[in-house]
Amino acid sequence: MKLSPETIAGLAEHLETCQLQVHDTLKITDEHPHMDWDDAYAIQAEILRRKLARGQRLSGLKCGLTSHAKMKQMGVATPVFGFMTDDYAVPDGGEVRMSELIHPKVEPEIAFVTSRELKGPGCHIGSVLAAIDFVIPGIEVIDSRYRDFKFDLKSVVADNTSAARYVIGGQPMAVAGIDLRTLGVVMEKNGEPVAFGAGAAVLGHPAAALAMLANHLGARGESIPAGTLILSGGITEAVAVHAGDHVCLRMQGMGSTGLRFV
Ligand code: OOG
Ligand code: MG
Repeated sequence: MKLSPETIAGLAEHLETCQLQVHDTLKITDEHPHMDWDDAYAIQAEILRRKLARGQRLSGLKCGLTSHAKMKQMGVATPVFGFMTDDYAVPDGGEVRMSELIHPKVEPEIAFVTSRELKGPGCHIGSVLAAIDFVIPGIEVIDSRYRDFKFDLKSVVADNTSAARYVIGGQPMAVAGIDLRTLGVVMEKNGEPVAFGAGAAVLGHPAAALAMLANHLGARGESIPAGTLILSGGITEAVAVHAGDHVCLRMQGMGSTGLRFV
Protein backbone atom coordinates (compact mmCIF):
# COMPACT_ATOMS: atom_id res chain seq x y z
CA MET A 1 0.00 0.00 0.00
CA LYS A 2 1.26 3.43 -0.94
CA LEU A 3 -1.58 5.62 0.31
CA SER A 4 -2.37 6.48 3.94
CA PRO A 5 -5.69 5.34 5.48
CA GLU A 6 -6.77 9.01 5.49
CA THR A 7 -6.09 9.39 1.77
CA ILE A 8 -7.95 6.15 1.02
CA ALA A 9 -10.95 7.31 3.06
CA GLY A 10 -10.84 10.74 1.37
CA LEU A 11 -10.74 9.26 -2.15
CA ALA A 12 -13.61 6.87 -1.33
CA GLU A 13 -15.67 9.79 -0.07
CA HIS A 14 -14.80 11.83 -3.17
CA LEU A 15 -15.78 9.08 -5.63
CA GLU A 16 -18.95 8.14 -3.78
CA THR A 17 -19.98 11.79 -3.56
CA CYS A 18 -19.58 12.05 -7.34
CA GLN A 19 -21.89 9.05 -7.67
CA LEU A 20 -24.51 10.35 -5.21
CA GLN A 21 -24.44 13.93 -6.51
CA VAL A 22 -24.25 12.81 -10.15
CA HIS A 23 -21.15 14.65 -11.31
CA ASP A 24 -17.94 13.47 -12.89
CA THR A 25 -14.29 13.86 -11.88
CA LEU A 26 -10.82 13.31 -13.29
CA LYS A 27 -9.19 9.94 -12.75
CA ILE A 28 -7.65 9.74 -9.29
CA THR A 29 -4.28 8.44 -10.51
CA ASP A 30 -3.63 11.93 -11.94
CA GLU A 31 -3.17 13.13 -8.34
CA HIS A 32 -1.94 9.81 -6.94
CA PRO A 33 0.25 8.27 -9.65
CA HIS A 34 1.96 5.94 -7.18
CA MET A 35 -1.15 4.27 -5.79
CA ASP A 36 -1.04 0.49 -6.14
CA TRP A 37 -3.61 -2.29 -6.67
CA ASP A 38 -4.14 -2.78 -2.95
CA ASP A 39 -4.86 0.94 -2.57
CA ALA A 40 -7.37 0.76 -5.42
CA TYR A 41 -9.24 -2.21 -3.91
CA ALA A 42 -9.02 -0.58 -0.45
CA ILE A 43 -10.77 2.54 -1.80
CA GLN A 44 -13.45 0.32 -3.33
CA ALA A 45 -13.85 -1.54 -0.01
CA GLU A 46 -14.23 1.77 1.79
CA ILE A 47 -17.01 2.79 -0.63
CA LEU A 48 -18.78 -0.50 0.22
CA ARG A 49 -18.29 0.16 3.94
CA ARG A 50 -19.89 3.60 3.55
CA LYS A 51 -22.91 2.13 1.75
CA LEU A 52 -23.38 -0.68 4.29
CA ALA A 53 -23.16 1.87 7.12
CA ARG A 54 -26.09 3.70 5.48
CA GLY A 55 -28.16 0.51 5.50
CA GLN A 56 -27.62 -0.74 1.96
CA ARG A 57 -27.01 -4.46 1.49
CA LEU A 58 -24.45 -6.22 -0.65
CA SER A 59 -26.46 -7.82 -3.47
CA GLY A 60 -23.80 -9.24 -5.76
CA LEU A 61 -20.30 -9.24 -7.19
CA LYS A 62 -19.17 -8.33 -10.67
CA CYS A 63 -16.35 -9.13 -13.03
CA GLY A 64 -15.44 -6.43 -15.56
CA LEU A 65 -13.23 -6.00 -18.59
CA THR A 66 -13.32 -9.76 -19.17
CA SER A 67 -13.96 -9.65 -22.94
CA HIS A 68 -11.62 -8.42 -25.68
CA ALA A 69 -14.40 -6.12 -26.90
CA LYS A 70 -14.53 -4.38 -23.51
CA MET A 71 -10.75 -4.35 -23.02
CA LYS A 72 -10.29 -2.80 -26.46
CA GLN A 73 -13.08 -0.26 -25.91
CA MET A 74 -11.53 0.90 -22.62
CA GLY A 75 -7.86 0.47 -23.63
CA VAL A 76 -6.92 -1.94 -20.83
CA ALA A 77 -5.77 -5.56 -20.60
CA THR A 78 -6.74 -6.95 -17.19
CA PRO A 79 -10.10 -7.93 -15.68
CA VAL A 80 -11.28 -6.08 -12.59
CA PHE A 81 -13.77 -6.92 -9.85
CA GLY A 82 -16.40 -4.95 -7.99
CA PHE A 83 -19.67 -5.17 -6.06
CA MET A 84 -23.35 -4.28 -6.36
CA THR A 85 -25.66 -3.16 -3.57
CA ASP A 86 -29.42 -3.72 -3.37
CA ASP A 87 -30.24 -0.17 -4.48
CA TYR A 88 -28.53 -0.93 -7.83
CA ALA A 89 -31.07 -3.65 -8.64
CA VAL A 90 -33.76 -2.73 -11.19
CA PRO A 91 -36.84 -4.95 -11.45
CA ASP A 92 -37.15 -6.80 -14.76
CA GLY A 93 -38.74 -4.36 -17.23
CA GLY A 94 -38.31 -1.53 -14.74
CA GLU A 95 -37.17 2.07 -15.06
CA VAL A 96 -33.81 3.73 -14.52
CA ARG A 97 -33.87 7.48 -13.92
CA MET A 98 -31.32 9.30 -16.06
CA SER A 99 -31.25 12.11 -13.47
CA GLU A 100 -29.49 9.72 -11.07
CA LEU A 101 -26.71 8.83 -13.52
CA ILE A 102 -23.89 10.70 -15.27
CA HIS A 103 -23.48 9.00 -18.69
CA PRO A 104 -24.78 5.43 -18.46
CA LYS A 105 -23.99 2.58 -20.83
CA VAL A 106 -25.48 -0.93 -20.97
CA GLU A 107 -23.69 -4.26 -21.23
CA PRO A 108 -24.99 -7.76 -21.98
CA GLU A 109 -23.77 -10.12 -19.27
CA ILE A 110 -24.33 -13.64 -18.02
CA ALA A 111 -25.44 -13.63 -14.37
CA PHE A 112 -24.46 -16.61 -12.22
CA VAL A 113 -25.87 -17.61 -8.83
CA THR A 114 -23.77 -19.95 -6.71
CA SER A 115 -25.10 -22.86 -4.67
CA ARG A 116 -21.78 -23.50 -2.90
CA GLU A 117 -18.89 -21.48 -1.58
CA LEU A 118 -16.14 -20.79 -4.10
CA LYS A 119 -12.72 -20.34 -2.60
CA GLY A 120 -9.38 -19.67 -4.32
CA PRO A 121 -6.50 -20.09 -4.87
CA GLY A 122 -6.63 -22.94 -7.34
CA CYS A 123 -10.18 -22.28 -8.46
CA HIS A 124 -10.81 -23.23 -12.12
CA ILE A 125 -13.68 -23.55 -14.59
CA GLY A 126 -14.53 -27.00 -13.23
CA SER A 127 -14.80 -25.77 -9.63
CA VAL A 128 -17.01 -22.93 -10.82
CA LEU A 129 -19.37 -25.14 -12.82
CA ALA A 130 -19.70 -27.46 -9.81
CA ALA A 131 -20.72 -24.51 -7.62
CA ILE A 132 -23.28 -22.81 -9.90
CA ASP A 133 -26.95 -23.05 -9.04
CA PHE A 134 -28.16 -21.38 -12.25
CA VAL A 135 -27.36 -18.76 -14.89
CA ILE A 136 -29.75 -16.06 -16.08
CA PRO A 137 -29.61 -13.11 -18.50
CA GLY A 138 -28.35 -9.87 -16.97
CA ILE A 139 -27.86 -6.30 -18.19
CA GLU A 140 -25.37 -4.17 -16.34
CA VAL A 141 -25.71 -0.38 -16.43
CA ILE A 142 -22.25 1.10 -15.94
CA ASP A 143 -21.71 4.78 -15.15
CA SER A 144 -18.07 5.68 -14.65
CA ARG A 145 -17.61 8.58 -12.30
CA TYR A 146 -14.69 9.64 -14.52
CA ARG A 147 -15.09 12.27 -17.19
CA ASP A 148 -15.84 10.70 -20.60
CA PHE A 149 -15.15 7.21 -19.15
CA LYS A 150 -11.40 8.06 -19.28
CA PHE A 151 -9.59 6.00 -16.68
CA ASP A 152 -6.80 3.55 -16.04
CA LEU A 153 -7.25 0.24 -14.25
CA LYS A 154 -6.44 1.42 -10.73
CA SER A 155 -8.78 4.39 -11.05
CA VAL A 156 -11.64 2.22 -12.28
CA VAL A 157 -11.10 -0.37 -9.52
CA ALA A 158 -11.28 2.41 -6.93
CA ASP A 159 -14.52 3.61 -8.59
CA ASN A 160 -16.03 0.14 -8.02
CA THR A 161 -15.61 -0.70 -11.71
CA SER A 162 -18.25 1.85 -12.81
CA ALA A 163 -21.06 -0.19 -11.19
CA ALA A 164 -24.40 1.64 -11.14
CA ARG A 165 -27.48 -0.52 -11.88
CA TYR A 166 -28.34 -4.02 -13.09
CA VAL A 167 -31.32 -6.09 -14.04
CA ILE A 168 -31.65 -9.86 -14.29
CA GLY A 169 -34.58 -11.78 -15.65
CA GLY A 170 -35.75 -14.43 -18.07
CA GLN A 171 -35.53 -18.17 -17.67
CA PRO A 172 -32.85 -19.41 -15.23
CA MET A 173 -30.97 -22.49 -16.48
CA ALA A 174 -28.69 -25.04 -14.86
CA VAL A 175 -25.20 -25.01 -16.41
CA ALA A 176 -25.38 -28.76 -17.03
CA GLY A 177 -27.79 -28.14 -19.91
CA ILE A 178 -25.83 -25.48 -21.79
CA ASP A 179 -22.49 -24.81 -23.43
CA LEU A 180 -21.68 -21.41 -21.97
CA ARG A 181 -19.15 -20.74 -24.74
CA THR A 182 -21.63 -20.95 -27.61
CA LEU A 183 -24.46 -19.30 -25.68
CA GLY A 184 -25.73 -16.56 -28.01
CA VAL A 185 -26.74 -13.09 -26.87
CA VAL A 186 -28.50 -10.25 -28.70
CA MET A 187 -28.92 -6.86 -27.09
CA GLU A 188 -31.56 -4.55 -28.56
CA LYS A 189 -32.04 -0.82 -28.09
CA ASN A 190 -35.47 0.46 -29.03
CA GLY A 191 -36.13 -2.75 -30.91
CA GLU A 192 -32.95 -2.58 -33.00
CA PRO A 193 -30.24 -5.17 -32.41
CA VAL A 194 -27.14 -3.20 -31.33
CA ALA A 195 -24.76 -5.85 -29.96
CA PHE A 196 -24.30 -9.58 -30.57
CA GLY A 197 -22.01 -12.14 -29.09
CA ALA A 198 -21.44 -15.54 -27.56
CA GLY A 199 -20.31 -16.53 -24.08
CA ALA A 200 -16.80 -17.43 -25.23
CA ALA A 201 -16.13 -13.69 -25.70
CA VAL A 202 -15.61 -13.67 -21.92
CA LEU A 203 -12.11 -15.09 -21.39
CA GLY A 204 -12.82 -18.05 -23.69
CA HIS A 205 -15.37 -19.40 -21.19
CA PRO A 206 -17.51 -17.22 -18.91
CA ALA A 207 -16.86 -19.48 -15.91
CA ALA A 208 -13.19 -18.45 -16.17
CA ALA A 209 -14.20 -14.95 -15.03
CA LEU A 210 -15.69 -16.37 -11.82
CA ALA A 211 -12.60 -18.53 -11.25
CA MET A 212 -10.47 -15.39 -11.56
CA LEU A 213 -12.72 -13.61 -9.08
CA ALA A 214 -12.50 -16.50 -6.60
CA ASN A 215 -8.70 -16.56 -6.94
CA HIS A 216 -8.52 -12.77 -6.56
CA LEU A 217 -10.56 -12.95 -3.34
CA GLY A 218 -8.65 -16.04 -2.17
CA ALA A 219 -5.41 -14.07 -2.31
CA ARG A 220 -7.05 -11.70 0.21
CA GLY A 221 -8.34 -14.50 2.44
CA GLU A 222 -11.92 -14.01 1.20
CA SER A 223 -14.29 -16.29 -0.71
CA ILE A 224 -17.56 -16.18 -2.66
CA PRO A 225 -20.35 -17.42 -0.38
CA ALA A 226 -23.11 -19.77 -1.56
CA GLY A 227 -26.07 -17.85 -2.93
CA THR A 228 -24.01 -15.04 -4.47
CA LEU A 229 -25.08 -13.31 -7.69
CA ILE A 230 -22.09 -12.65 -9.96
CA LEU A 231 -21.98 -10.82 -13.30
CA SER A 232 -19.61 -12.26 -15.92
CA GLY A 233 -18.51 -8.95 -17.42
CA GLY A 234 -19.81 -7.48 -20.67
CA ILE A 235 -19.78 -9.87 -23.63
CA THR A 236 -19.73 -7.00 -26.15
CA GLU A 237 -18.81 -3.33 -26.12
CA ALA A 238 -20.95 -1.20 -23.83
CA VAL A 239 -23.68 0.84 -25.55
CA ALA A 240 -24.56 4.42 -24.48
CA VAL A 241 -28.20 5.08 -23.54
CA HIS A 242 -30.38 8.18 -23.19
CA ALA A 243 -33.77 9.07 -21.75
CA GLY A 244 -36.51 7.27 -23.64
CA ASP A 245 -34.36 4.27 -24.55
CA HIS A 246 -35.59 0.74 -23.94
CA VAL A 247 -32.97 -2.01 -23.77
CA CYS A 248 -33.69 -5.72 -24.10
CA LEU A 249 -31.23 -8.59 -23.78
CA ARG A 250 -32.14 -11.91 -25.39
CA MET A 251 -30.10 -14.93 -24.35
CA GLN A 252 -30.29 -18.23 -26.18
CA GLY A 253 -32.81 -20.56 -24.53
CA MET A 254 -33.21 -18.21 -21.55
CA GLY A 255 -35.71 -15.64 -22.75
CA SER A 256 -35.01 -11.98 -22.16
CA THR A 257 -34.69 -9.19 -19.63
CA GLY A 258 -34.91 -5.45 -20.11
CA LEU A 259 -35.17 -1.97 -18.68
CA ARG A 260 -36.14 1.56 -19.68
CA PHE A 261 -34.34 4.86 -19.21
CA VAL A 262 -36.59 7.75 -18.23
C1 OOG B 1 -15.50 -0.61 -16.36
C2 OOG B 1 -16.48 -1.69 -16.00
C3 OOG B 1 -16.46 -2.80 -16.99
C4 OOG B 1 -17.59 -4.89 -17.78
O1 OOG B 1 -18.57 -5.63 -17.78
O2 OOG B 1 -16.65 -5.05 -18.57
C5 OOG B 1 -17.57 -3.78 -16.81
C6 OOG B 1 -15.99 0.28 -17.46
O3 OOG B 1 -15.94 -0.11 -18.64
O4 OOG B 1 -16.42 1.41 -17.17
O5 OOG B 1 -18.45 -3.71 -15.99
MG1 MG C 1 -20.13 -4.97 -16.61
